[in-house]
Amino acid sequence: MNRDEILELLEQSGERPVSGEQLSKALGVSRAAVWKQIKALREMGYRIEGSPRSGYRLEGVPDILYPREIRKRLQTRAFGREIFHFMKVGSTNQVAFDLAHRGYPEGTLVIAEEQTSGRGRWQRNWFSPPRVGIWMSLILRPDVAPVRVPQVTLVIGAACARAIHSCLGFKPAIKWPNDLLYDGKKFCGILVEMEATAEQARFLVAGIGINVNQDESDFPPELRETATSLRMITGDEVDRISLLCRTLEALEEDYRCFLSEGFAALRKKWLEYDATLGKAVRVRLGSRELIGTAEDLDEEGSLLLRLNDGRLQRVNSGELTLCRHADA
Ligand code: BT5
Repeated sequence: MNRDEILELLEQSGERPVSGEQLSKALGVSRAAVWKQIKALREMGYRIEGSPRSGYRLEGVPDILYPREIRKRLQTRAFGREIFHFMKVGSTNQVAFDLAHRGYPEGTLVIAEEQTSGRGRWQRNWFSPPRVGIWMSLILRPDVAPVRVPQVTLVIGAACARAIHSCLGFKPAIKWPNDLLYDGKKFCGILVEMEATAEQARFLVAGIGINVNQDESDFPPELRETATSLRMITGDEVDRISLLCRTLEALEEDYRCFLSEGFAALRKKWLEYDATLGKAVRVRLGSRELIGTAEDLDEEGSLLLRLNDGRLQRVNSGELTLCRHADA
């Protein structure tokens, strides 16, 4: 029996209680089975008042990213049409990777309330405490060469920035290639991983982590100087489901445009949120470090770096640090 069917019936009935017997008849299961599902829904945070005899009433839905609530509010064609939701998981990217191997289609979404080994780039950790963030991964199957994959990261960053801007009214800044910042503090990170042959990406997993409702005290001391959340920025609790839906819609729109027209068509959207160009920067590429001024983003999504000796260097991935001119 599907819990969703019970929720559906309770919702339809509104203020009028629905008895255990009515539910069991409508669903064709025993009353004990109904009671078990009601108990499970309550444990998930659904506020269901009443008892089998007096009848049940739905009085509140929980603040969890429950697939049913997402599907009701989502207006996309493929992104998030198939959802895997976990209360706790190691890494949503890892789960999505495994699902992609098993053939799940483009747009399959993995979300978690909490990650115990959320990952960043280069084996770094992504701190993902329960119920305050959006920790999600999308399976993508673009027909592109691996060299174009860094462009997908840019497309995703710009779409997230646009969704946050339109939902919450403040303008995020993107630090090339993929950090979303406000006032110099990071609230969103993106990790795109791929399975590829030399010529073609077989699939990508786009992992997105957004700090939504944390307070300062929710961050470990080592992140307090550098990290922030949407709630800390706006001063208000943010509805995670709305934000997730708007983000998936922006992602789908921009990703489709990327596939049909290429990155050049989206470059302007990225530049609208850019916080990198014109700045003195250091870029770490493995063991090398380049120091100079970020001069432009070309039509391929590469950063054009004016080195201190005057040469222009093209960089398409790396770890970038913004620095004051005196440091450069
Ligand atoms: C990123 O890496 O910014 C990519 C983060 C991607 C996380 C998502 S969550 C869903 C999906 N599943 C996963 O397992 N991962 C993805 P990077 O640029 O390497 O930044 C990592 C660094 O950011 C860490 O070394 C910390 O310094 C800092 N950091 C860690 N957790 C943070 C947080 N919640 N907020 C802000 N900064 C954080």
